[in-house]
Amino acid sequence: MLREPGANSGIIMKGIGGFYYVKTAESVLECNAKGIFRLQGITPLAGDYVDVGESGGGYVVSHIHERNNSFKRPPIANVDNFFLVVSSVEPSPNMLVIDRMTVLCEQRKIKPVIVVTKTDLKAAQEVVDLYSRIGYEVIDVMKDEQAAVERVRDICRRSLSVFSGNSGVGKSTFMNKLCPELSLATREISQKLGRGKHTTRAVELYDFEEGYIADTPGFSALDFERDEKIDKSELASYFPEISEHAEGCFFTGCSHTVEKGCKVLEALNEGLIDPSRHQNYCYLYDEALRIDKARYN
Ligand SMILES: Nc1nc2c(ncn2[C@@H]2O[C@H](COP(=O)(O)OP(=O)(O)OP(=O)(O)O)[C@@H](O)[C@H]2O)c(=O)[nH]1
Ligand SMILES: [Mg+2]
Ligand SMILES: [Zn+2]
Repeated sequence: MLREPGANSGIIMKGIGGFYYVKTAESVLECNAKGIFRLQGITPLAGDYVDVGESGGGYVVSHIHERNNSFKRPPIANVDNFFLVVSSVEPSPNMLVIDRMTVLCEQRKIKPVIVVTKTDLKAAQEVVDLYSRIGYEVIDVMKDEQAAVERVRDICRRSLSVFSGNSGVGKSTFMNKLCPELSLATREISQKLGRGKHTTRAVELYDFEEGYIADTPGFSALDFERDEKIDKSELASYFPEISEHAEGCFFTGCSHTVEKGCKVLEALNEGLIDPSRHQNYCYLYDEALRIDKARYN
């Protein structure tokens, strides 16, 4: 839910180079952050609701209001809608990255919406079918561009929505379709400048449909190094189709990875759970286990 800005309070639209751009009821103020945040290890994020004060002739972020949620990657707070953008090619879908992101969303009780791009170049029916079967909304942009834009516009109304996904999947391109006035830089332009990937450099919020849409820098699969801790005992609950079967497991503490008689493995064998999803579940489970061990040793 959006919160109303005041004369001395508002939302961080962007943070870059130590400055925060806060949209108040009247204008956008360029602010420093109070030194205390750094001492406390707190970084103001795009999407944060903050109070602004004056200090030394400039503005400072003086207080960060309690967050509904926040993500480390992309760094953003108070997200209502999470659009996970996946392209059929360049880059081709990385199912582990997709499942990591759906898990991080589920952990925050957000149902991600999967936006599939570049199906004019190559179909991505497996991705569309797989995530639709699980119950996620999947929007194939190139199947019907206008319908996709209208549907996403509807979801975004009066809320804060973020577009996230690997570098080059077409986040900025799709946001330009949603809102042509944005004229966001996309890769074609930066190639002329001789730059390759990572066209979008910072998280930035834009006004859209009485709410905000956020463009974010793309990540690569290697970026996720222990920066988001997932509790292994909760992992199954972040895979809707796995948790559905996990409830039938007789063992307390069943990891649903190898146990004989595990209901999840039974469902997997019966084809009720997709092998790639279970494989990624096992991968993330092992990862959580390794992190736990490293922590207690
Ligand atoms: N054919 C085709 N090309 C697309 C589509 N979506 C994006 N592209 C192209 O893919 C390239 C990358 O698009 P961007 O919008 O810059 O990707 P991004 O996700 O914002 O990338 P970063 O900012 O680096 O994270 C551009 O050359 C786009 O024109 C699509 O649906 N079809
Ligand atoms: Mg971009
Ligand atoms: Zn089990």
